[in-house]
Amino acid sequence: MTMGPAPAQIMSQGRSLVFIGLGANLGDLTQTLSQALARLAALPETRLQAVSGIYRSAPVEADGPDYLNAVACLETALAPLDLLDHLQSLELAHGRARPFFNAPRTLDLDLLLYGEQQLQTERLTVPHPRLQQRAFVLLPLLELAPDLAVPGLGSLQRFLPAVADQAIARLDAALSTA
Ligand code: PH2
Ligand code: MG
Ligand code: MG
Repeated sequence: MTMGPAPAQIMSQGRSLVFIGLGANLGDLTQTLSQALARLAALPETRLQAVSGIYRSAPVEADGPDYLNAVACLETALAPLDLLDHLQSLELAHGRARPFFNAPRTLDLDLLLYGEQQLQTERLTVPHPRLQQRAFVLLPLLELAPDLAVPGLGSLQRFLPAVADQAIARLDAALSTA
């Protein structure tokens, strides 16, 4: 008799590890990010693997109140553009409006990395083109995956000195899906 694959292997077949950047600077920021995390965890064919701490920083290349940011790691069988559809629906469900470029937002969900894939389409570029330039992405990402290497960029650690001048604070609070 031949044994089938163990359940854990079945779960990982056809699935990719993806990293999502969460951000908000309008409304109840912690509550919004926690709700968004719960909704990410509940996406079809998707499992929440990990979430970073919460980081506070002033808007970069934008105006308005301070942002809270975090990064979540998901394992998903959703294709990149299907996942993007879900992220944009969640943003809309949280009242996201786009009155002008980089306007303050109730919820921003950015697809930072989709496995090892490099995609450049009208709707989606992964890896996210500016992820290594922003402390509010780089710090939470490296917290989840300190040895992460990104297609086209290599080791992410080496970009830390370049963002060292960006003021950012890691909060004591943590996000939960409860
Ligand atoms: N997002 C932006 C523009 N600027 N600044 C911070 N600190 N955090 C963000 O998430 C952010 C930003 C556009 O998406
Ligand atoms: Mg966005
Ligand atoms: Mg963004």
